[in-house]
Amino acid sequence: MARCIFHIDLDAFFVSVEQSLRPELQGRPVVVGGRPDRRGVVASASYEARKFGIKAGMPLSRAYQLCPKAIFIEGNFPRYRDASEKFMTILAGYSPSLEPVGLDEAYMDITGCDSHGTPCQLAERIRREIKTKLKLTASIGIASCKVVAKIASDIAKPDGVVEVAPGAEKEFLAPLPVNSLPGVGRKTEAVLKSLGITTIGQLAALPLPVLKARLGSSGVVLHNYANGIDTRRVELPGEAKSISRETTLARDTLDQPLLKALLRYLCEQVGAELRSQDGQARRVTLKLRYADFDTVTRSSTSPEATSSDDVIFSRAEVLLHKALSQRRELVHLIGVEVSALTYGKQLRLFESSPRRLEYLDRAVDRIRKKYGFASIQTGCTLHLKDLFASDLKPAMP
Ligand code: DCP
Ligand code: CA
Repeated sequence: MARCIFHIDLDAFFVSVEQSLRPELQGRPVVVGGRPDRRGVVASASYEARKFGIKAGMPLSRAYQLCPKAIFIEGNFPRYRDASEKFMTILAGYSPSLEPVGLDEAYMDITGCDSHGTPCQLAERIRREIKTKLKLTASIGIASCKVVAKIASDIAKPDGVVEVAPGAEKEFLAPLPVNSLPGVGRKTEAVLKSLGITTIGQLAALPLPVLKARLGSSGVVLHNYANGIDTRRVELPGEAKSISRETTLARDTLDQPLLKALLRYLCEQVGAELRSQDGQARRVTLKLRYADFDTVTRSSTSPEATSSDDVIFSRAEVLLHKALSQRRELVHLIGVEVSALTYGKQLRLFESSPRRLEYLDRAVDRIRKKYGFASIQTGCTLHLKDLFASDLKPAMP
């Protein structure tokens, strides 16, 4: 199923906040950045000021030359931060999958959310709430991926909505100038121009090897973007992409019960961190470094996400057995990583036993938080009892 992603961007943000507090500024050319006789640049320009050619980043003196009757305002950052927090709070009311970008932009993944009607109806509802509560206008781009949603919101500005239907991405992008694509600055634009390319459609048709030769790895990204391909997820802030723990052995070893016990201990640490973030993982990776410093990793991915120590360990243990049976060499370091993470509580209506395991793990987490990690040990980690006090020092990468 195609994803449905919103890119929501407040119009002329700093200026609009000032206009919301001083209605006499509405409909006028307004510049936030400071007095025009001082050094400094334009931070935000109202759409009326933009008609005179005033743009963000331009020296204030130049802005004054272009439009002497514009109203120049110093700006007040705490006010903008406050408005930004309220804006993000409104958005968070519509979807938990929210990725703020700076103060006045956010991506939201609303795939499968149809309780508010069509995506367009939801977008209008969000815009209405922003307008009523904050007296600010927002533009929203709707598409199946981030890059197209972002460009659609640029086109929708000011105070509009543009929806690109799944499958229509290439057609939508084709006539637009290449610098509409994020990542195409003046330098890249010049390189593309030297190849005779000015529109996204021309860029999409350019053979990938040519683009790669001229722009390296960013050429590959641009090629995908130009073809409406962007697999980036909407990412919640502060979420880890992976969680790992590893430890170097005091003495290189092939002692399987010891390695298994260490692995269990590391899995419990990773599991505790995962649960503290309300995360769950689908992939478990084992890392072994041998005495000759050769390092191998082995992964297993499951369709079922988990945060249970038992499940993480049982997956890691299988990988350990396999690795040790394939290469009998002294082990110098052992580590475990969980990735392919998802966040938020998941309802598992038909599965009560993994849930029970998680409750048990959480109870153990609480006791360990209070009395220390070694206060509770599972059967398998008892093997490490003597090490806890001395040479077991897990490294946190
Ligand atoms: N900003 C800044 N300096 C810049 C660009 C932006 O201080 N060179 C600040 C002021 C803007 C805010 O960040 O109000 C958001 O930046 P945008 O690029 O989203 O610009 P606007 O919101 O002002 O306008 P638009 O309607 O084009 O989004
Ligand atoms: Ca903006």
